[in-house]
Amino acid sequence: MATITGVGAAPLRKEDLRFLTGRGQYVADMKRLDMAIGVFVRSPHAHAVLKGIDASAALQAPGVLAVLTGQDVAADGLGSLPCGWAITGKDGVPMKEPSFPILAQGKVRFVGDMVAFVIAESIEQARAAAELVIVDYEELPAVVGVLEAVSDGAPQLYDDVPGNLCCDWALGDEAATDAAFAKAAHVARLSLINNRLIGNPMEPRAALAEYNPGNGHYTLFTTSQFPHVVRWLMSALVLKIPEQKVRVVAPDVGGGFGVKQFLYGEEAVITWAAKKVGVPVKWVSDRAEGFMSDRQGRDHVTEAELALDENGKFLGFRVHTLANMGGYLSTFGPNIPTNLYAPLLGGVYTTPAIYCNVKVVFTNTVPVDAYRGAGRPEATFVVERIVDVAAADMGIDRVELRRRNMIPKEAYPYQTPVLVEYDSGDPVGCLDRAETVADVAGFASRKAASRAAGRFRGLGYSTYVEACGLAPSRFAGRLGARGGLYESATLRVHPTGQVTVLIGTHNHGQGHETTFAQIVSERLGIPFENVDIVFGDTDKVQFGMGTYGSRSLVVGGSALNKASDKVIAKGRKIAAHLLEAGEQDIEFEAGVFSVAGTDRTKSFVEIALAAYVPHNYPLEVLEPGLEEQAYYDPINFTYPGGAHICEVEIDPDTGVVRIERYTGVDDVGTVINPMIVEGQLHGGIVQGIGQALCEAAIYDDQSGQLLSGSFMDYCMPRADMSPHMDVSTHSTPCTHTPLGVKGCGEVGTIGSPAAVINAVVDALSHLGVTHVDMPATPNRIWRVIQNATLPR
Ligand code: MCN
Repeated sequence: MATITGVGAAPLRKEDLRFLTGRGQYVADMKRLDMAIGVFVRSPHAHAVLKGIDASAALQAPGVLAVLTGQDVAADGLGSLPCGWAITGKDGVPMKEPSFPILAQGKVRFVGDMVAFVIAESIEQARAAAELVIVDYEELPAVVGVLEAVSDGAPQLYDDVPGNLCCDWALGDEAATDAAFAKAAHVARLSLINNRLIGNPMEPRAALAEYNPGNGHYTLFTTSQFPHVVRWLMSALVLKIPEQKVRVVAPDVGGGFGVKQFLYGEEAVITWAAKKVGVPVKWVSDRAEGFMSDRQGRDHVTEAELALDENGKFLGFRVHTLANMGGYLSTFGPNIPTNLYAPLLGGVYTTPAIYCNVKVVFTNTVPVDAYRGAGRPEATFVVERIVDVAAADMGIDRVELRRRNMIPKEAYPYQTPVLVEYDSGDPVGCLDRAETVADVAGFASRKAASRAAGRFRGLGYSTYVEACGLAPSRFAGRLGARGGLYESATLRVHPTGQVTVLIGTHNHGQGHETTFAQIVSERLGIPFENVDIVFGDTDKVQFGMGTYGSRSLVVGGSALNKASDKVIAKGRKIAAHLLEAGEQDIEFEAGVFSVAGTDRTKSFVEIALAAYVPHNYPLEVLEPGLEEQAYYDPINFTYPGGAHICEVEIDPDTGVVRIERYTGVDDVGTVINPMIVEGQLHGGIVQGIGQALCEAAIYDDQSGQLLSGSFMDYCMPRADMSPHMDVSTHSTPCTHTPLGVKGCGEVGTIGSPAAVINAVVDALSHLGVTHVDMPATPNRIWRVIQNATLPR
């Protein structure tokens, strides 16, 4: 019998051999004999009228093949970058959707906006020629903060977007929420920001495009999380070329974290340029360019109010948020601070009335879109911070207050007042286990020891839920999605019984080549080594929406499961024929088809071979071959959740926050590979720690320059900030995914920022501190301590 490495096993990752032996294939390493190199000329101004571009000197420079500008784009009749979501404001007013040209036209709206593309025979020549492009800018005042952008007299980015307001959006029952506040015994209030982040995947973005005049085909190699969507949007809406003539390949991609899940102007410009100059064209972003052109994340300013009765029961929750979109609408942009934010404000609590208003605002900054967690960390941060504030206000222990309001396990499925219905979960169970693992009982003595040593120790909780597995298409359509969010998989069984899976998700660090092979190994009862996973190439894979929103296992894995069902169903027919039994009498288990109640069997390998050697087949009933395809559209999101507990120690003399312990107990449904899940949790938690303690994209509020535009100024979390993490799972299987799985790729980033900041505030609470904004840098903490109202 075959060795099955199935659900729950933890084999080493198949893909790692390739990476560890230097055989990964990255776009930046690709070469073509006659390849030219492109360099983008980017705006040095945050806001300016583009009065003219003089490329004559650049065109004379050695090796230069072309200089393309917005005028060429217009002359060729190309389209703008589309936004994938059309949200509607609270009064039924559609969002304002200004065009996002692939090379600036008329105006530039952020530092880094693309103005021209210089193509030369070498990178040195392209860079030198880019310096010679003379751009005539008439500078305009810039606005970078959301509060300033909606103020009277603020610089206006677009003539037809008054007040820079893209959309005034709302969710929830405002009247019911007002009524809840009217009868409240206490109202907790909190103003907070959610700091802007820059993803900084290890591999910067890159693209290489080639055009074949013989058949009119284009090939674009790009660092993308969703090559099929790039092909679709770019061919149909931007370049206006037939989709079947475009191949998009996203080979190995060195991390994405959301930053590579958009159609970027660079991708369209390079593909267009390859035809224009008649040779392949390549562009590789350097880190500085990435800082000013990769889409950024978060950036909210929020006012929240929680109404409670005299026993601490939550009655109503009211949230007003200003969300920064940057200078243009990116692919998912307006969806993130609205549809992926407000429905999560229920958290794990029974709050009966919730109202959330989000003003989506344009500013002269890099466009903002999804970054790991995308909307859901922001929601969790608001909920979990205000619960702590309410507990402190009312003198109720913060864990007790959470427990009083948590949705009990028996109450699932649970319909929240903000659209979503959680299918399963056990927040109390996660919290119980986390408290034990974190040794909360021993905290008081650890705190006393810290105090004796002159340091402050704090414990922070975050009990969270997320919605992932994007997304049920009908649901997404109601929320303004312009596409479906299903997934597809083809399961190709070869005559030898070995299997190639062609799947529309994209593996860029998540371990799909391993976990998807585990699913097939288990379903078909074949060795895990006999399964190869193919992704990332529109010429190989039928279709796919890509990887983001922790959707690959939930949606892609379910498509794969469905394709496996179809293969087994056909195998059953073949087995019935070969074993001369009725199809209904054929059983399939652990790779063996058998006639029920007999010892007559055929192995999966025998059936695979028979499928391709159809002698004596009744061909009107059975077609030769064994290859099945399935599309899967989920009926609901999945709702992972959990309890995170963070313990910090603060040195009051330096303001340095040290994370002493970190515990996460997460419910990700059925676990396919515990090692990979643990790795995903670790990575996500470290990113959340980064947001909480050190990362922030800071713009100069006059000039609009990104001040934190390098690793000297933008502080990524480092090894010494990543403590030992005790992560484990406490699973309640999802009731609607066929494998019972929920996503896990983002939970770490969702649970952790609130746990860290709640711990910091707890450590400082004896000084009268009730809130600290992120990032809690040493400088900020030191100042908070210096300005504290109570003595040390
Ligand atoms: N998994 C599992 N059991 C579960 C849930 C997941 O074994 N119950 C496995 C999956 O099979 C998959 C991995 O865990 O191998 C992550 O699965 P999933 O939650 O489906 O997330 P995706 O694969 O869709 O990945 C997207 C998610 C997101 S949205 C971001 S952002 C992110 C992340 O994953 N970016 C990453 N993790 C990343 N990890 C790396 N190394 N690099 C990135 O860019």
